[in-house]
Amino acid sequence: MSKERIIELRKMLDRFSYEYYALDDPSVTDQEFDRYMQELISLEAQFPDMYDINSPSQRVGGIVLDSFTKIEHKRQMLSLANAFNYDDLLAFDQRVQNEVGKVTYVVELKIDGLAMSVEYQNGVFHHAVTRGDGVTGEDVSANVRTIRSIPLGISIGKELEVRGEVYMPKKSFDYLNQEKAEKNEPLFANPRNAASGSIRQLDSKVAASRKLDAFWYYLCDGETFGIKDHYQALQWLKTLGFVINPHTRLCKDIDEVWAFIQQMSEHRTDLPYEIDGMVVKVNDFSLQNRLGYTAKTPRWAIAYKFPAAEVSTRLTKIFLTVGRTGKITPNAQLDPVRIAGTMVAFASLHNEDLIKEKDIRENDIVIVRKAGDIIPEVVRSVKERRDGSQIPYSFPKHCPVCHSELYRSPDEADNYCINNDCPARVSEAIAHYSSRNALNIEGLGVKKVETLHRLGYLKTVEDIYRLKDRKEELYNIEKMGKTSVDKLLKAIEDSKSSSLDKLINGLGIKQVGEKAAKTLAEHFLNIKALSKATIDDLVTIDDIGKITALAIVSFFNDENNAKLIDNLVAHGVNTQYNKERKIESIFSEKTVVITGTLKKYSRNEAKRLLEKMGANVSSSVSKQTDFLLCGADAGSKLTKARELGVRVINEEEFLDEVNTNA
Ligand code: 3B8
Repeated sequence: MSKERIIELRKMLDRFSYEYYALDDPSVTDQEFDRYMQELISLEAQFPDMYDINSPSQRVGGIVLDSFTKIEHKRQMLSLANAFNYDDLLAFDQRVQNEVGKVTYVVELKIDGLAMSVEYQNGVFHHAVTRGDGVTGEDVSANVRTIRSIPLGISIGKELEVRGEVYMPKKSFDYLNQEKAEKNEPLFANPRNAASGSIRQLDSKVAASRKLDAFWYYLCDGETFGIKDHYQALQWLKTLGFVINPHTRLCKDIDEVWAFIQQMSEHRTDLPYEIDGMVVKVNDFSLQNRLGYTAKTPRWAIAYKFPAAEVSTRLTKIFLTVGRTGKITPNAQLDPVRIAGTMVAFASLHNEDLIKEKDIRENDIVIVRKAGDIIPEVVRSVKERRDGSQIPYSFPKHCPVCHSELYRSPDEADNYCINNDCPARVSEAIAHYSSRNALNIEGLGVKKVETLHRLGYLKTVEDIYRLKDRKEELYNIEKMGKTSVDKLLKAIEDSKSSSLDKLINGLGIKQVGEKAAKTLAEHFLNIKALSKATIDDLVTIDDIGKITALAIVSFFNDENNAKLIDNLVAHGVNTQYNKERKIESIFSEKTVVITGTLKKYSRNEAKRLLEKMGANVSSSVSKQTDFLLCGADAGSKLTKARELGVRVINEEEFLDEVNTNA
């Protein structure tokens, strides 16, 4: 009977959504899901008396309101008190301990969205209400119902209220703004505003198109369900089909809390949604009740807010550094400030034109930002805060180290020191030769090279291999000592058996980085062959363009470089390519894509391990992909992989392979 089929299809589709969103473990493909959905929609059209607002077919929206109804919260909807640093957290912990003694905390991400309360009656979604002023909010049920991960039916008949955060994933936000830009409409400033704007849409079809999602973090009156603590409540909510944020941890004291906060703040930008801090909650319900509430906030929880990623500070000085190619980089010296968790005292100013364009001057107050939360950069100067002592910056005409005149080609933004003997350039070049991705001589970093250069031991790269003849003298250099000199000399000896790709990289040929060096080594196999290559030979190689080819040929045509290579050979430096022995594994010759956050490895580490096991690591999922290595909080790549039937492996399976092979 068709009516029975409608009921059956609704149950099936609800279960598929639960498997997909709550368990992250779908049992059907998206195509199958869509097919069942189509069947349901057409049956519901034939039997209008079977209409049910909570049918999975209603997720697409359709309700259009004139305005939102106000609803009074059954239980007041409070917000959280804030902490801005470790000391604030310590004070919170002290207060808690003074009142109730030692406690266990639950620490969660603070999702940057908008707070939502959802009520279920007789096992069905009843309504969703915004926080409003905490006493009354607005009924936004029609819009919240379109969020696919929210269960419309649960297996609990008793009235139940959960609270959480509705948010817009970064991907949805980017997509939405791109769409708006194409239509010349004003953009949303951030995902939170976009989520809030979407939830306030009167037409639920629009809200449905915005791809919102939600995490649930609070069960009202948990004790009445026989639950004893917050952590247990979260696990229970999960079994009912609510999405709980996976980065939730039990901590036995405030130091563990702090360590977890530090850890998550590092991974913050990798998350597929925005967070603005972490929330610390006393776990035990009975202790929560003893701690109670102030007028506005619970006394058993606190929100730790991440430091702003943009801050203002004084730029005290602009100074130049010289790279190994002679490229001059202007840098800003700053009054040290804390940005996104670390102290920053310097920032790059990139080049002469940027300083001019932004009119950045010494003694300006500037806005500094950590790009991708890593490299600090000066965003702009705050002109309103000038006091008359700031004069326009004029870019120096001479190298800060060797004082020779700087050169700037008309079509480049960078200035160069073109003195090949400039001590800064020589030191940088030698340090580059010994760096990790080149000859990997441990103990020969820039500082040590500068010292040895200044004392006359290192004038060129090949002098590295002459250091062993002056061992006794080196022993007497301040801050070096016998042990470190012996270690350094051993590292230098070891570097002689390095491979051609590392050597090519170490030579510092313009345009030739780590990747091109490897390509060239694989192609030519020894330095002689490479040094004889013509431009025509070189441009036939994949990934080697004309400019790079020209740079390579002119490098080997330079007499000094030719001599350097002869001397390196004479010192016994290997100039052959040692083909890496690839390990046989399930990844051999396979194309692998990495997504989500891995617990044990950074993306780069995982990539290196995969390559070691013979994989080709690529950045996007396609029909060519053999495996998707999937960490926590995977987004669209996982969806795509599933659509294409790409084999998905989790971190545990990956670790198994690493342990047996790498
Ligand atoms: C009590 C507990 C407010 C909140 C809470 O991710 C209360 O727990 C609250 F009165 O606002 N944005 C979270 C988040 C927010 C809150 C919370 N937990 N994870 C959030």
